[in-house]
Amino acid sequence: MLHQIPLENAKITDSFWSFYIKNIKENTIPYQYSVLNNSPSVTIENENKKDFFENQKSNALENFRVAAGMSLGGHYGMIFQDSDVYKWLEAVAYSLHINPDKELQSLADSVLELIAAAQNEDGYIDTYFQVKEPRLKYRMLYSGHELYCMGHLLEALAAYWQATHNKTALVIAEKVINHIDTVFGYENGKIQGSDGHPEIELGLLKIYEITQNPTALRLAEFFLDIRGKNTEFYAEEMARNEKDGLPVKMIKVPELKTYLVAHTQPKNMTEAVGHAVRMLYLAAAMARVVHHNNDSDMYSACKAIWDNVTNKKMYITGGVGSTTDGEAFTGNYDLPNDIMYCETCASIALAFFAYDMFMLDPKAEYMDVIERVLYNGILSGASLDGIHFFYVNPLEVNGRINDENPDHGHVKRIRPQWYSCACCPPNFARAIGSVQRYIYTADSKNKEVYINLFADSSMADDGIKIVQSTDFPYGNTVKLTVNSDSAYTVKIRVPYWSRNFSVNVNRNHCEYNTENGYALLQNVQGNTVIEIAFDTPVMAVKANSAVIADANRVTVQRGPFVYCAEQIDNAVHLAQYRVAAEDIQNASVSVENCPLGRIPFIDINAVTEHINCNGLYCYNPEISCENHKLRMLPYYAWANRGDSDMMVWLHQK
Ligand code: FUB
Ligand code: ZN
Repeated sequence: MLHQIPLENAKITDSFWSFYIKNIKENTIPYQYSVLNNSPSVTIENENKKDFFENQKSNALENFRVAAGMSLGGHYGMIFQDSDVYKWLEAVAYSLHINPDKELQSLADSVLELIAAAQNEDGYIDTYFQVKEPRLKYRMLYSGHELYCMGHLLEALAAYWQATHNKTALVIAEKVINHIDTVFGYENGKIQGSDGHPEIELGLLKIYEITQNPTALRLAEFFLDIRGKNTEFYAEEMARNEKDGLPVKMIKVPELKTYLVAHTQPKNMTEAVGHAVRMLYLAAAMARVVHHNNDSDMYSACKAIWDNVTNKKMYITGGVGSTTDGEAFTGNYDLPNDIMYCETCASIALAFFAYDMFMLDPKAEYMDVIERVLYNGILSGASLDGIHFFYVNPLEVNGRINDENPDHGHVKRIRPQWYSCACCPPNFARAIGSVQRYIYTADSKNKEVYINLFADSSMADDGIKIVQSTDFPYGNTVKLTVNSDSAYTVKIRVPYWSRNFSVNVNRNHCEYNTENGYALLQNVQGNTVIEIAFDTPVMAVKANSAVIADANRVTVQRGPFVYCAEQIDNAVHLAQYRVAAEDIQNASVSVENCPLGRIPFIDINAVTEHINCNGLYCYNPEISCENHKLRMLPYYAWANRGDSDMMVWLHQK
């Protein structure tokens, strides 16, 4: 059975990811705490210019104090504001797991105590309903997010317990689980429905994996079975509330059940639809439950969803969700670059889904996607200072259009300090703050170890230790110093972006077989040095011709980095550049130490096109071309130098 290497045994030492882990510990976590605690100096923006929420403060921690009776006042913020605190706590847990820190732990312990104090005796906890609308508890599963919040709480508690062994974490978790068990289930008198936003399933499974509490697994299975069983469940709930004249928030979308990803039971799902984060948290839980119950129908559904997302609905950056309307998936190959959604949380959810699929069947395709989202679509979610965040991650921005066309109201060019709907910033902290979980995986029974990602790092597991020395993502060689008590099979992911991948074992060239995208080195025992060399050519990438948005466009990838051009680096407007695939392949790379860090810029020979046209339309105009270099940088680093137009997919010559 494959297992993750515990965070304390998978250490990152490289400059790329270590920068983020340190940044999250030193900047993001304290900053986010100050925001959750109503830092007065933060400007909170709405996700979309069209939104009209008042947004003076987060109030997330104060909501708990009010629920605990420690403070007077009302609830403020989103109905799911509690989840911001839970995700922050989970991020802290990973940070503590990696770098113990007494001061940070005591702050987090105090937050845990606050959560415990706010929890009702019967285990219920949701400050919105406790403080503001007690009579509406579990009466609006379509939008109430109670179980979504409790799911995030359980995930945080599992991580916090693993990092600190603070017993309060498991006490709170057990109370939550027992409480949910009294309210939800197939038994008469219980609610036979699930939360409109999947998440509780993942939380229950993570607690189950630590405690083996069978109720947690049973409830996760129940929620994954009941969803979509009655496709009208949420519509009926809304109608009931309307009839009863309750002051509830309705969801007004044409296809409610699809938006909520409850159009059919999970085991019958065949494609990714609806709200992207809901879809992918659900998919991650579906894959995760299969580990425990081997449900073959569920697994088939997971594979179908995976295939649909990654082959038809995923941006090259690993972004997902093509429309702001419902923050949702749309049809196959519909991947507009400038009005897309690509919520940071959705890419994070895709990484979780990919990881759970990998753990069921360790194929490189899952790690390829994890690598894609990590280095691109998730990283772009935060600025390099660690305290500004994107909610949506565009592949193309034009300042004037953004400002003037309300259809682009959700697309920002400068990362805000915080959002009224702040799901993404703490999600970023927990996802990137635990990035080393992906580097290695082991199967100690079958004596196999997987090298999934390249990063200067080390791991230790039952009878095997590996030190990985590399300058990747800047360099092209990896040295693995392996020390194993018994014969291990070392499996090394052969990256899809490399044309040549050679392996030496103890200085001798080694022919290897590949299986599921991994190079297999068998009988690795004692002290062994494995040296890997690969190339990271500058590649011109084209999209399938069914992707209309990318017709006549080409982009650039080198190693795991997808590239973009920013106006600030280029003299002529980006839309005027024309590039040829051959010029991309021949482009030069210059690694520069600059205020953005160590950046491998790519300079491409291009031409700029000028149309001699004074009116709006010109008939048979003169078109002149000039030779110009086009400078590109890795997508993750964009929007760190002020307001600048940006383009991933370039116009082709
Ligand atoms: O509904 C909770 C979170 O808020 C979702 O996951 C995000 O997409 C945002 O809508
Ligand atoms: Zn989000």
